[in-house]
Amino acid sequence: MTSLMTLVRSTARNTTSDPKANGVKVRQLYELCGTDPARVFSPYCWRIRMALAHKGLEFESIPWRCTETEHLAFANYSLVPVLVDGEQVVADSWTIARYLDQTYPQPLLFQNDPQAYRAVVSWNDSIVQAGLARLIVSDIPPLLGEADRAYFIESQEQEFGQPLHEVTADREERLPRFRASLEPLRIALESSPFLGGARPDYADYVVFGSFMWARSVSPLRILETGDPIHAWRESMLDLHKGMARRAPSFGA
Ligand SMILES: N[C@@H](CCC(=O)N[C@@H](CS)C(=O)NCC(=O)O)C(=O)O
Repeated sequence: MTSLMTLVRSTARNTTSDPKANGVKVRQLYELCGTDPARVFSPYCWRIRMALAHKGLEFESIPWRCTETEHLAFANYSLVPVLVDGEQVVADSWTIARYLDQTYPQPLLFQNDPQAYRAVVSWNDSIVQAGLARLIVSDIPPLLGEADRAYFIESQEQEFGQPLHEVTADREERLPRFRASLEPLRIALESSPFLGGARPDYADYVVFGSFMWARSVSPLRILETGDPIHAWRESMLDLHKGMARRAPSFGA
């Protein structure tokens, strides 16, 4: 709770005190993109896009590129997502999700104790998202402007310890092993249509965010059509009037 509140700050932004007077929607979500502002691809931002749609909350997407650190100075944070909700500034996807449930309780994102969702987040981040990164990371630089591309390549090559085209080399051959690593997801989906049960909840949005990342930046066909995870992802794409399906993607 303390950590949540430290990241929820009052904001004095360089707009007038009434955002409506500026013709700006009251709620703004800073999201990662490249040269195309509509192609938002951060898995963490997708968690929050879906979370806002889950609650029926409208927002304005504010495109942000990773070299634009000064644009997030008001939030005293260097990563996205950052949500500006009226006078509140909330950073970090987990903190934003907790904030949304506390501020707009129905329908809940966390149907059970939020702590129970930590396991889904860490499994997703270490297996799904890390596995996807090794399959698609080299598809991202062509989507970025010059400065962002240089920053991205340098930081990612440092992270992986090799050139990005080597990270994703032989990816088609490695796909079956990645698909096999998703078995816990398949087993969970045997007993209910969503990880949240009859309805999607934050667990679904976390895992789906990673698949949206891949779909937004890469033509690689991650899932086979007969896979129950493919069927779940199709349902997720249809949620909230097909918001995710309509987003720019390579459609894979
Ligand atoms: N723990 C943060 C992670 C956010 C994060 O890593 N965001 C990435 C986009 S996917 C970012 O802003 N990167 C900018 C950079 O690395 O400079 C969350 O859950 O929101």
